[in-house]
Amino acid sequence: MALPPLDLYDVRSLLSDEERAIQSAVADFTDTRVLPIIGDCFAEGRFPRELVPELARLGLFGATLPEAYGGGGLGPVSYGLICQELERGDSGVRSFASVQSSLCMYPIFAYGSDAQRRRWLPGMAAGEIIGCFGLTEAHGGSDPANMQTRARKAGGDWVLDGAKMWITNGTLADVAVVWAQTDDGVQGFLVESAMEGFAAHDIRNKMSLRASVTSALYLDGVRVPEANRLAGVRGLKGALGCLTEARYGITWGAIGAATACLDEALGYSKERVLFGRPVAATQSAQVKLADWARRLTAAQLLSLHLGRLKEAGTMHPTQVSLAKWNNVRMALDVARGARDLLGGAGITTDYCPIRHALNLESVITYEGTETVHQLAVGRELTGINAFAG
Ligand code: TGC
Ligand code: FAD
Repeated sequence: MALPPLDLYDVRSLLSDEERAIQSAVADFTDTRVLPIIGDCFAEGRFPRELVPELARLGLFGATLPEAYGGGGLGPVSYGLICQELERGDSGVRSFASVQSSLCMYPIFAYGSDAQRRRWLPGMAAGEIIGCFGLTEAHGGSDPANMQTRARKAGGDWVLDGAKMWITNGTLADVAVVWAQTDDGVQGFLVESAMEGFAAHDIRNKMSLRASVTSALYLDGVRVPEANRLAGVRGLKGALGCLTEARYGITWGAIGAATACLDEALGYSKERVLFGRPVAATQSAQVKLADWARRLTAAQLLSLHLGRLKEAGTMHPTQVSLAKWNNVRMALDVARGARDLLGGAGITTDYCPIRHALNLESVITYEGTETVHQLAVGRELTGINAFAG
């Protein structure tokens, strides 16, 4: 019997019934709601905001959080499969869900008070409150410890001054999780977009993640009440802990993007007849397709095992770094190669590879660049910190 070309090791058989059901439901959403519009959204530079209530109805925001806060109580593999199927549609749609879930709902749940959880999480799960995550600053995102944004105590409140750059969902957000330097180290604050002194502007002329909103945030003497401080964590580890959650999801998302490109390349090369035979019948095309399937299969197994480690509570951030590096590099190479195999047709958004390839240029940069993750693995192997000045 022929093997399924996009799942050569039958990884789906290693999933629980619940995980398979979730994957199928999100796959159906991507097929029916995302794919018919996403090429146009990308071309127009438009985030498909109309999908947000539907994503919420499917339970895709905060899916791993307890039901008491509007979450779905799902496990990490289910969350990974959600990211995979959304990014099979577009990295921008997955980004929206990652930021909402891993970078905003997660820190409120993990570091916030019960009052903060109750105030924010149910509305965020329902898609009625949109969040963004402000860590990066214009002078160097790889080195967040060199943060210039400051929060100083003023009576019972805090006053924030500074700016954040490259912030997904920035102008859509009702609340921004902003990380700022204080006299007691880096702390997180829930800055509401209506607060005086807060402003957000979109970054224009992006050639990547065009179906996603990316913004700059400005904080000019924004007075934030103590009730909006995330008191459960202090130091950069709070922000880095959120990144571990989001990076874990991205390892799965990259599999979705690569799957879409391999699927497109297989279909096209079997139909395209050149020199009297399908392109797929040539040895060079088969070597490329086989190589992409090999790397995709390895990525699928890597993320699934990472998910099982996360489920067991033993996942280490360096393991996430290795998988983010491996899987996003794999997806970018597959997308670029598939674009080439489609010839001229490959440069239009009628086919998905160029859109995924362009998106993946962001995915390989955000949440820690490829180099940052390589150096994190190098540090683990050698015990020598190459980030130290
Ligand atoms: P270091 O100063 O040594 O450590 C600080 C504390 O943090 C702990 N820690 C982590 N905790 C959880 N997860 C991680 N990945 C962690 N990495 C470090 C560490 O144990 C320490 O704790 P403690 O208790 O000793 O204080 O920091 P470092 O040397 O480990 O970090 C250096 C480096 C370069 C790895 C880090 O700064 C880094 O990851 N830089 C990249 C920054 C980045 O990824 N920014 C992403 C911004 S958000 C984004 O891109 C969103 S895109 C979203 C989308 O659209 O999908
Ligand atoms: P830099 O840090 O300036 O890096 C420049 C180059 O130097 C890179 O090639 C890097 O790999 C390399 N480099 C870095 N360190 C070393 C080293 N030690 N040795 C050798 N080379 C090194 N941030 C948020 O906080 N929230 C968001 O929601 C968010 N969304 C984003 C959405 C998009 C579309 C993009 C593009 C970015 C987003 N980011 C977000 C920011 C992202 O995390 C940063 O772009 C990323 O961390 C890299 O920072 P930088 O762009 O300043 O590059």
